[in-house]
Amino acid sequence: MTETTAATAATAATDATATTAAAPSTAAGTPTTATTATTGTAGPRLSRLADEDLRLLLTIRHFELKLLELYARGDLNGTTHTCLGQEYVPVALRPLLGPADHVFSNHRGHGHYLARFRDPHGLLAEIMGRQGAICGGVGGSQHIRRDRYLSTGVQGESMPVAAGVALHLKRAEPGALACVHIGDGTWGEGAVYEALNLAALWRLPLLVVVENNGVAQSTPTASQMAGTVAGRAAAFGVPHRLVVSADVNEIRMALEADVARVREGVPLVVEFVTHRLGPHSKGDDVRPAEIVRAARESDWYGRYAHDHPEHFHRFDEAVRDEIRAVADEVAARPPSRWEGPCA
Ligand SMILES: Cc1ncc(C[n+]2csc(CCOP(=O)(O)OP(=O)(O)O)c2C)c(N)n1
Ligand SMILES: [Mg+2]
Repeated sequence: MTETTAATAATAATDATATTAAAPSTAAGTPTTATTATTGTAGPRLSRLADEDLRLLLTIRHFELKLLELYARGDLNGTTHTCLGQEYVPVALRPLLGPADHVFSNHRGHGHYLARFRDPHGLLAEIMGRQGAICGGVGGSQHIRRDRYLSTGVQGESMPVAAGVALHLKRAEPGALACVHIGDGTWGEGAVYEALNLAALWRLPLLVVVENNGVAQSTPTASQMAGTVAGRAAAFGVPHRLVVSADVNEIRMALEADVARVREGVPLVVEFVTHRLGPHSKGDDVRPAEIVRAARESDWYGRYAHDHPEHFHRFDEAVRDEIRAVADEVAARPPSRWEGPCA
């Protein structure tokens, strides 16, 4: 896949007309263990990050790896979907969103939550059902509510809810927006189009963030999507931006003006061409080895370690230790109790 920068893509893309980079197409193949191996160094040089951005990226990475480890050891039950490989999306968006904005997340939402609240203790307690859980331990990995943050594991459900909240914000709190994260596979849900229709018609401050990782569970996007995300946004007259870069600084610069326009009532679809580094949930990666290898080679983690070794190593081990300590401390807590609605 040709790597283009976010800046280039944003410049090249006119409202409602952008090209979607070819998503990797897959067929069922051999199970792989992508997350245990070192990631590679393909892709253009990444710019140097602010310390807080690097820390946040690493926090999300090591949190997700710890979850898979806990499941593998039998210390966690149920299911979870990690955002391994996609951590840079919420980290890049973080300073573009303010406290008055609403964030709607999906089944792959740990990174969205951690970028918003930097609260690995509360999130892990929620997932493990321990005291201090954000929602008393009844929401688990996928169903979390805190302040202006709401996640759901029901694909597409958040789109009409986010459109409704955007309508409220437009009337009651002009300047605020609703940001909703969805995957490429979720464009198979009709609710997405009902929400886009109203967002365009009523000029809602709705920011739709598409994390196009080329696959929905085990179905390659190329096998289930006719046309493109860009074409579908264009059908409603909704502007579309394509982001192929994984460079946090570059992405922010490219999207800043677009997000400002959303606040004025110009809805926007931002499509990140990204890679799912790990399994869909746990141990269920049936993608062919070459697809997983491509994801690993383009992974920001290995690339940043290669491009900025001193900076990377100053934080990587320390953050891994922090997350290990979080897990040990949270696991030792008593079970959580439901004490009424969450925050
Ligand atoms: C309405 C609904 N149908 C099916 C599922 C089961 N399911 C969970 S995630 C997923 C695939 C989602 O694919 P995509 O939107 O591309 O997000 P990704 O998992 O790749 O991040 C499916 C089918 C669901 N959660 N909700
Ligand atoms: Mg997907």
